[in-house]
Amino acid sequence: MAAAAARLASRQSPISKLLRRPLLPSCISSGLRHLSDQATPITVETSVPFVGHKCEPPSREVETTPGELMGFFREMAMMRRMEIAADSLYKAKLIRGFCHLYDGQEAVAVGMEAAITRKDAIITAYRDHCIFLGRGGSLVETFAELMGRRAGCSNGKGGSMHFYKKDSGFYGGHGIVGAQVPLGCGLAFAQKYLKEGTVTFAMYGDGAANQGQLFEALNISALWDLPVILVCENNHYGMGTAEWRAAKSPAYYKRGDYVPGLKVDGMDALAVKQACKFAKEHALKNGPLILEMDTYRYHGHSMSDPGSTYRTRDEISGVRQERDPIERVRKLILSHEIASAAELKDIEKELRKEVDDAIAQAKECPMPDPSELFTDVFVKGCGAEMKTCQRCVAALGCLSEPASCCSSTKE
Ligand SMILES: Cc1ncc(C[n+]2csc(CCOP(=O)(O)OP(=O)(O)O)c2C)c(N)n1
Ligand SMILES: [Mg+2]
Repeated sequence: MAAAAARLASRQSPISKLLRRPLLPSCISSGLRHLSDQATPITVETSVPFVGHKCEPPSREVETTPGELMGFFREMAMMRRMEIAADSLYKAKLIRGFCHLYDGQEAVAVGMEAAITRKDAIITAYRDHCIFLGRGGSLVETFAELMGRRAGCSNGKGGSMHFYKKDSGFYGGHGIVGAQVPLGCGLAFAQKYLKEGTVTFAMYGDGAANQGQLFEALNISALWDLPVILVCENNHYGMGTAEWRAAKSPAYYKRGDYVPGLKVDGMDALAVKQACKFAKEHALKNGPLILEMDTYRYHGHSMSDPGSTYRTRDEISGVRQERDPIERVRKLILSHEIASAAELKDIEKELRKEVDDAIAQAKECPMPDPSELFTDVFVKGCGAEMKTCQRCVAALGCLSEPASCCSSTKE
């Protein structure tokens, strides 16, 4: 990295079709001379144009910096490595239960974060590990949660589908398809009511896009101009069902009818950043907007799905070759001579070690105490709590009896 920064300082970037440097870098014109060349603005055109529905799409020219591109590369490579490691841990039976991997879709997570702050809220479905990392979650918390350990982000009690990080505006992690969308609209209601000047990104898949609750929530959000952005991550499959078999109109950005929408290349982190910036400004002024992120998952739907029975291997390798989000950023970094291929490989090597170290640390963490089984179920002080008895806790401690005697609640 130091070598890359030194080379940056001594070289002019080549002029390519994709790059146009302003005459005066904004870090100088704004007097921020202490910023290194990592902050020198460069302009890159998005891979494909945005397509708008009932709105004028933003410009394809996206402003970025060498520092941002290196950050995108590092974060996406970390997410990719983490998901590959989760796959191995699952196969080794160290992760149990449901597990849905995000590799292929990383540009959505990092591009979105680049456009918003952690005061803005994000809520998503069960494909949530990388969204958690994007919100500042750590690798140890991730692996600990996946392996059901106390140090996990949900104290080891949520597992893969229920990651949370409320202190940086991440509201989960939801297993019921589509159910997070009305919850996200509720978060946006609170943001508007409290005059926070922040927005909520409510994420869902193309499969969820056909659900009734989505339209009900969108109707009331539009009626009340709530600052909510519905982000449809269209990876083109819901479990094993291709979008064309489930949706009469797979143009999800248009499905809000009276609600404006934007179709975005979700494999291009810079396009995602531009779209999310546009969406946030729009939502604060005018209410809801739908962003359809055209993306792709490389793994199967979940660990029980090999992912190759309803699509061809050629389709998967074609997307890897043509549209991979990490390779796209790698090419940009190389073409703008921000870092060399060897330096990028070194970063990937470092990340591999970071991931391995985090797994080793997570494996050392204890499991939650059986007495924790009934805590964190209801919000404290809202009049509802779980009733537990010692016999049941003891039985659950050795995992030999069902918890039927503890299933009642008291108001
Ligand atoms: C209400 C409900 N119905 C069905 C399921 C089973 N299910 C889990 S994921 C899924 C497919 C969802 O696909 P999509 O919304 O495209 O998200 P992706 O998995 O592609 O990220 C289904 C049907 C569920 N969890 N909840
Ligand atoms: Mg899908």
